[in-house]
Amino acid sequence: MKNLFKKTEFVFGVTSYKNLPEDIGYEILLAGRSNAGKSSALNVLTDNKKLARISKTPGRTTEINFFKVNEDLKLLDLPGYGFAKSSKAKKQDWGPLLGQYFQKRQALTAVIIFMDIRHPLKESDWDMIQLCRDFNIPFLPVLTKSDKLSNNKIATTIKNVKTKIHEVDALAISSQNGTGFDKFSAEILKFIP
Ligand SMILES: Nc1nc2c(ncn2[C@@H]2O[C@H](COP(=O)(O)OP(=O)(O)OP(=O)(O)O)[C@@H](O)[C@H]2O)c(=O)[nH]1
Ligand SMILES: [Mg+2]
Repeated sequence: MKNLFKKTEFVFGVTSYKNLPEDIGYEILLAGRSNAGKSSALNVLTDNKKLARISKTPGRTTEINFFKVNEDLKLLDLPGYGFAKSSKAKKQDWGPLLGQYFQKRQALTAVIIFMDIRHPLKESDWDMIQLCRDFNIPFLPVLTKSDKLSNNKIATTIKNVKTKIHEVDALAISSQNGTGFDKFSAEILKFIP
């Protein structure tokens, strides 16, 4: 399959709502707790190891980074939310920006919720799910680092997550060995009308 994400390029990072670019096209958020593997997944998806910075220290990223896939589609790499654990200052920085973004942004099309497959559905993940539900934004739970578990365990975890979330699909990926990325890219493209 041709990699439609291959030409993805970094556009810029934004720290406040007023600096967001023009509200056009489709924006898909890459959300998840700090260290969940968002940036790593973006790099594998686009087949570009140098695209997004992978943090050795969790929670380094503090801005919304815009990545342009093509004229219509942008992927937004978010700072890890981990509301409960992040410092107060960070919570204040990020909270209003995210809230405003959900309230106002026409381009907001879907949210990918990345979760470490060993620790899915933490409180902050539920906060994000609730935010999506409140604003009627479709979301896709993606369980990362599947290389850390046996196939059996992967299957049970996916099933558990689906049961707890109801109705929504979930999938597992490994940025380390590339597992699950064909399905992942197909699911992303399904969000685009
Ligand atoms: N084993 C394994 N490790 C992974 C995988 N994906 C990411 N990691 C590791 O997890 C750590 C965090 O990865 P990032 O991609 O920076 O995570 P992030 O969600 O972007 O983190 P923040 O930007 O801090 O929110 C890094 O040390 C990665 O090498 C994976 O599929 N398998
Ligand atoms: Mg990151």
